[in-house]
Amino acid sequence: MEDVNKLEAFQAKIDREEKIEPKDWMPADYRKHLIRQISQHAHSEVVGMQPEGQWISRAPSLRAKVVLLAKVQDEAGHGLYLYSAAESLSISRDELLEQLHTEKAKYSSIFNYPTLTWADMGAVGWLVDGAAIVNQVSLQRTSYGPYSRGMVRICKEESFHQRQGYEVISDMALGSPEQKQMAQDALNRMWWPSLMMFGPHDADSPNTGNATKWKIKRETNDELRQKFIDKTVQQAEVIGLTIPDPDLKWNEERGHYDFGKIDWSELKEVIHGCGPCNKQRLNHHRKAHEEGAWVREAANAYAQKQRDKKKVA
Ligand code: BYC
Repeated sequence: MEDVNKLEAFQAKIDREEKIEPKDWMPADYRKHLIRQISQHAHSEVVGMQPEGQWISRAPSLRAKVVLLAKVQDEAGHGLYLYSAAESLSISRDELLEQLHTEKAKYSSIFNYPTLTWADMGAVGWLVDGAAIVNQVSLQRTSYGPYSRGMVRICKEESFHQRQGYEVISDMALGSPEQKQMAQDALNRMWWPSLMMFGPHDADSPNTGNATKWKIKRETNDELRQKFIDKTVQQAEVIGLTIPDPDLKWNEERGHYDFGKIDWSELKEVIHGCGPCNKQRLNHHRKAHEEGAWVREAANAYAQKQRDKKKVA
């Protein structure tokens, strides 16, 4: 009986648009759902540093290098905010990383594709960060306080990332014919995987029901995907690139673009470890984690020293 009352009070709080905070009572499934989503989001930010990090040493100018370096550092920061938000749900960082390394936890499918040319740095910022912003702007209103506040800060930084990418892709698209071809090629390879970032169609999304009821998700996978398409088509037109979808067409009646069929078998394969770079990404993360053990030890020893000092004082 007590739990029924607690559950009703919990749902009523969500319905009043009040945030749920770490010390508030919450149903076990809400906690579990959030840990899954926030940790996968955190892993995506950190694994997402790899495809771009590879290009820092090959950036075509000092300015491009500095901007890309700053962007990749921002992604590490986003990972930290998100790991902290997940930890506020009573799970340790070690456990979260263990889940990533044993493939129990997922990360965004998009980071299992290679970045083959400098134009891909444009496509990642423009499309991948662009898709992430559409999702994350919506998540600013998520019901869990620490996640929502993390999103507000992340969105501010993410909009610069999108602009960085659009600047790179515009420069290439408006450059020599060879550069334009590189930009078009990057768009051709990244377009469909970017649409897959939003997850399966709503009818095939097992987590959307609870996520909507608990206002963890404020818009569905299909709604967000449509928003992203509607705003990106024009951006491609402005710089003379063609979206690789022959079925893409403005639908006056719907007030949205219609678009072609997404190859869901590809998303399934990538999610289940068989994308072009899955093994490379995870192995790199495991190795970096092992090699960074001494840094964590040193940081812990330093923190202990500070605590001991406080005790004495
Ligand atoms: N990739 O029921 P569904 C960034 C999984 S990083 C992999 O619809 P949900 C950036 C899904 O997890 C931005 N897995 O799930 C960083 C579920 O499996 P589990 C990353 C996917 O949670 C560096 C199953 O499929 N953003 O911005 O309701 C450089 C069924 O799906 C994917 C976030 O993480 C996928 N694409 O909706 C540049 C945003 N799609 O967990 C940029 C936060 C689906 O049941 N996350 N799955 O085993 C979300 O908004 C939601 O979790 C999703 C999926 C929309 C991704």
